[in-house]
Amino acid sequence: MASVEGRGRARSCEGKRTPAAMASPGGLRRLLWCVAIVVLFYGAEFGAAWKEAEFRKCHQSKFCKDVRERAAAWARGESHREIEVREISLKDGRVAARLVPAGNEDEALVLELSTYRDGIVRVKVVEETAPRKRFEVPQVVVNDFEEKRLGIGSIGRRDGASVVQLSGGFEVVIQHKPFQVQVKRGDDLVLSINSKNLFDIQHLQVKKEGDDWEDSFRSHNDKRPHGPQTVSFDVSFHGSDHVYGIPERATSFALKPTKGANINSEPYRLFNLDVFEYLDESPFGLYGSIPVMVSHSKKRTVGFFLLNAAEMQIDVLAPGWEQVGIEQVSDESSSGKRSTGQNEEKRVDTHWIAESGVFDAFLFVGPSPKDVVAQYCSVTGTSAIPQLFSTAYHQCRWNYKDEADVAGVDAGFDEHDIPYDTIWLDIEHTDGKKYFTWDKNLFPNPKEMQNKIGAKGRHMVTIVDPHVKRDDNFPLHKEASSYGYYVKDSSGKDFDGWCWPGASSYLDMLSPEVRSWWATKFSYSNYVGSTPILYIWNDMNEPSVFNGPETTMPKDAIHYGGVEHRDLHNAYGYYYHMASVQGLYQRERGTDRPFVLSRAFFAGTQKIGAIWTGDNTADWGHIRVSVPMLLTLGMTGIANAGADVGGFFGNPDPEMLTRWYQLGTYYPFFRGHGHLDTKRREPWLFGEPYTSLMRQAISARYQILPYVYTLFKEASVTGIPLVRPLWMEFPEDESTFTRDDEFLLGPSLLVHGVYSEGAKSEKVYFPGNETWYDVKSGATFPGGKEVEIPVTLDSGIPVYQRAGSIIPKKLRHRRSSTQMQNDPYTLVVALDSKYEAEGELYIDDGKSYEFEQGAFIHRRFKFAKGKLTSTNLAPTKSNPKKFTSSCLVERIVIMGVRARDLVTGKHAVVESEDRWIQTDIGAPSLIQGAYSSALILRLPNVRIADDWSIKLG
Ligand code: NBV
Repeated sequence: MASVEGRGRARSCEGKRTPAAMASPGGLRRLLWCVAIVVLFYGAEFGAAWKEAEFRKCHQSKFCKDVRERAAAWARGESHREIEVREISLKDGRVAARLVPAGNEDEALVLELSTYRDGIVRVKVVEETAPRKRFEVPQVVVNDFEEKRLGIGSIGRRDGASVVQLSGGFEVVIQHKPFQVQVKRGDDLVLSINSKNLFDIQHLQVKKEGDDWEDSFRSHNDKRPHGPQTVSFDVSFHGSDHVYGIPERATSFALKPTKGANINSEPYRLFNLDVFEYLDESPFGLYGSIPVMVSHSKKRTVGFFLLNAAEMQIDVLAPGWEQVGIEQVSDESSSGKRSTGQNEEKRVDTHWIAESGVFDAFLFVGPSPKDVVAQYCSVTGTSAIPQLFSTAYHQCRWNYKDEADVAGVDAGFDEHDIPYDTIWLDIEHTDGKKYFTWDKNLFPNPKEMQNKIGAKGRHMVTIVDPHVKRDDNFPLHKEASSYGYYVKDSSGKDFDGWCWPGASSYLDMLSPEVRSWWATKFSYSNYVGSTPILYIWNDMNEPSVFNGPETTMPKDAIHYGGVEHRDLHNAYGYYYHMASVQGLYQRERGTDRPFVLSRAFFAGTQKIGAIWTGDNTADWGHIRVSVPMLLTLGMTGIANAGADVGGFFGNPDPEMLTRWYQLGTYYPFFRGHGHLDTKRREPWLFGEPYTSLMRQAISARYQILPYVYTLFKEASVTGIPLVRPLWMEFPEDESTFTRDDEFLLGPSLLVHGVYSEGAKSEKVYFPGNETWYDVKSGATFPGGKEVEIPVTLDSGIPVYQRAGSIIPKKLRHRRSSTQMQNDPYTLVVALDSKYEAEGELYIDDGKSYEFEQGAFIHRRFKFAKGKLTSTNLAPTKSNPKKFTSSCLVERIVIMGVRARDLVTGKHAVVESEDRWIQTDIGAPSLIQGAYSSALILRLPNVRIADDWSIKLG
């Protein structure tokens, strides 16, 4: 198997495949050499499995091994170290306390506890005195967060503890001896920190003679110049059996315990890495990190966020965990059973170990799942509202070879009558992997190429990676190095790593100055050949360094302000993404919403842009795991995410690809993508019935765009994600708590993928007490039951509309979303047992920020007492900007109508106009399948922007 270094060397040859390199004799020699290496390493590697040994296990990192062992010893009662609250008072409306560990005054800590509107508590703990300041992650907490702070008026005392009242009947109790923070509601304990006495901040030290702080892994040596500095502690979620969150990993949504009697697996790791060929069922941490954990029970949801960007390892503990040694870690993930004895309190204990940084924790008291996400997003920001085009289908491949290839693919979509909005160019479009440049042979006329795409209302995305080619003829590199904008290695020189272009350096994105400079690179004058339809893709921003430890940057590299890479590693990609977004924003002087897709992410990424789940594989397990991965991202604020449809590595067979498209229809971000070495897989290459089925799946996405866009709007206001666990809408339905083979898209669509070859049926669970309507047949299924649903490839995947909902759609088949702008709407009403339904629609120009000044339409549809009414939800105050639409409603489909109303030829009346409209029964030709029992109101022709009501006759 090739090593990471081998991989890097092999792939860097890609960068030399330039016309110039090929023309010169030296170039030719190099090319042949490269081909040999590529075949040797890269070829052998493709098809090889994930290289586990290249990544550190907990016991291979000093910090993790030490803390994990020490915690178990403390829990067994060996050399126990108790922290005591010595002083506690109110300072500027915050609780200030002095914590003393084990009577050691020299290592005293200070705690600051503040409360915020909407059920948020922030607890910070740092050393009272220390030889240096710990790193606090900037730019994650929203600017106006402090405005939400509620001054604490008084500290109460109860049974020797200090008590702070919160709203909603919650209170924070600070126990003094031993120190513990509890969130309670009445007598119910909701969440606690340090109930296991594992809270420990390793006091910063000055290196003494003989201290051995270095830490080696494979051929890499980490100098660890600041020594041990971990922040570790326990958090317990009470009254609950399940925890979720801490992306990114390809595993179940409900997190299984990592330590307990008979359970001994690796802790969940948060460390952004470029993990080659990741497995579909592994708790291993991938490209992004969000240190947020949520627990849910019938009674409540509660959340915890640690604002810290250092490597983190988190154990989910089950009873008996303290007896487990750490060396004999099993590869198998545990059974997932958290064996609580009958009389034991329900709780989930977790142990968090951050390598460095501060203890800066946010507690979210819920009590509902939506409250928790909204509380978290009120700290780190809600989702950026995307441009409408970016919510439609994207066609990507590594690589569309040249301009003719791009034109051919674009024409292929038209010829086969398949809509798409955006075509993507991967790294091969550049001149030698120098981003912001074009390979002049392959892409001689980039502007013309984009203009042709743009003329059809379509868009293009090009890749811009963070490694900068160290080439003195590359102006970007010359500037960056002369300004000192690169991250430095531990000796103070520009960090020189190995990536696609060969020798590369990495911009220091922690520095606001570097970010501003980077942003200017996206202007039309700097990015020559770019046009207004061009948007950006940031890959490899973990950052990926082929010859670095674990394929990333060494932790002892140095950033702006002398900050070690160790302290901010997990946020590096976030700052890079942020600067690129800023670039597109500035390019259009703030009139156009940027679209930048990123692979790495951190807490707060949602306010910047979309992410995808990286290099998955064309295999059924990867289709399946995309669902828990997106659910987890949604619960931790990232509403705009998707997985590569088709699988990045390998060749999906036509059935698998079709099934993936059928599921991808409902991903928030919907893009087909594949590796350079895979067979071409544009949807028309597989013949019938596959082409038609993929067309149907993509069209189905276009049909629901009005609903999807409305959901994105909701996410931008509240943070509530598009992809929701069933329990987010049905919090009391216990059978949904571990369910991750299906999800809700918004409140109203239940989606269940098909995850196996030749599947004949799927077991679909219908949550709640209400009915669900099959979106194709209108067939109904009662809530609260699992039903085995027959499936064929033709039938698509099982998708249902919730009784009581109204979904706005556009059913006319077009080439792209831009061309649907003036199309009429269809409203699909699904009646509940009360014969009622409601829904919303949000519309704006899909592009600018004028909605911020009131330029949008927001409607509420309500069906009750045999009447469908549309009312305005937008504020009516005079707005500086207006948006209107002359779009009509061309059809209303009502499912669940009583037999007496289900009569062909009956009429309905538009009340305000006293106008009769025709009704009918059955299927509108544009909806796939047949609503055999739906009542159709034909051509009601009311304006979508107006108030109106239509009564059934
Ligand atoms: O830029 C090439 C690929 C890209 O297509 C993919 O989507 C990224 O996740 N990139 C990774 C680098 C190469 C991976 C083997």
